[in-house]
Amino acid sequence: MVQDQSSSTPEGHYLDRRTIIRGMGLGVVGLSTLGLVNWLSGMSGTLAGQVDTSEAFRAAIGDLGKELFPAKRSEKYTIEPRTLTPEKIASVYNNFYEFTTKKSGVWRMARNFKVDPWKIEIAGDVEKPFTLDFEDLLKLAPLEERVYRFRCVETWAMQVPWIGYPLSKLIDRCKPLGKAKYIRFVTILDEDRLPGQMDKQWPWPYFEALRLDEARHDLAMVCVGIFGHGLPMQHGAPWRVVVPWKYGYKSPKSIVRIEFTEKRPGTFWNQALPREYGFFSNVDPSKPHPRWSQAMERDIGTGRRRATLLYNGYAEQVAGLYTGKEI
Ligand SMILES: Nc1nc2c(c(=O)[nH]1)N[C@H]1C(S)=C(S)[C@@H](COP(=O)(O)O)O[C@H]1N2
Ligand SMILES: [Mo]
Repeated sequence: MVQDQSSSTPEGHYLDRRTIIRGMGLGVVGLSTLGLVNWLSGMSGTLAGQVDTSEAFRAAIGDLGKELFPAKRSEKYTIEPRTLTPEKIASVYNNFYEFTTKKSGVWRMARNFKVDPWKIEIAGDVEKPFTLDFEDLLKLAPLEERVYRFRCVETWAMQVPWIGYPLSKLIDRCKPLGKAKYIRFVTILDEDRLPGQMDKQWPWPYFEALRLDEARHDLAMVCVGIFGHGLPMQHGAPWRVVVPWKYGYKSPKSIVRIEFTEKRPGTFWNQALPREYGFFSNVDPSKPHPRWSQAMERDIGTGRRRATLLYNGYAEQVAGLYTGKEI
């Protein structure tokens, strides 16, 4: 996120390309600017003979649990009047610093990453620490598809169909003790396979946390799939958490450990840049980030700008979790 300060940043990269495309006098009729940019980068990849963009959409777990997909869409949450972001846009524009800080580069670097076998350690204030296989996590509760708004603090936004089940189901399985107030997620550490982790300015591995009542809210998801299939690596295979009323960095990818704690845990971005990233990080148009006003956002599918919604449009569901005194 920090890289976006300079013009060589991912965001800057797209703006530069847009200017170039305009300069070339190409029409953008029927195609969003970003769609066109992605199409052009896909083209150059294909011409170079190395990249087939269909690989961007492959489940990293292969055939494991294939019978569970696609999952039935839940009618409970809708994104109207917005529409779905096309897969070919949402799945080639990612933040996953373990691979690269270049959004359009993540899927290319991640597509051959093997995630099998995958274990998840459950520790801290629980009845009994244990290890869960990903396969057990996958089958812990019935899968459903939920179309959510998703908003990055860098002000880009999308609408995608995540597949999974409420995080509360996994929390119940972990049997936290009564004194546990927070849940902490630790994600994969593997310097040999994750080149971004050689950049020692960041406190690897990525870690995040939620207050337990937030984590138990029905909207918070264990996510194992997207767009009708298992998660491709760039979205955080084999599983991640999705918390749609918070900025995207509160939705950690590729989780290997869960801890329950009494004290509020630190978070990756708060530790790296405490002046910029707090613990709660709820989407709020009235609270500017030092580098990005949060008043407006940009839809990556249509390229259109629009007003940011309080709690990313989920105020009715989640406002009751907060007293207004959270910092
Ligand atoms: N492990 C890990 N999880 C992560 C990140 C990351 O760099 N590493 N980036 C976060 C940020 S900033 C965003 S916006 C979302 C992006 O999710 P997406 O690429 O699936 O759209 O993932 C979040 N989870
Ligand atoms: Mo983000």
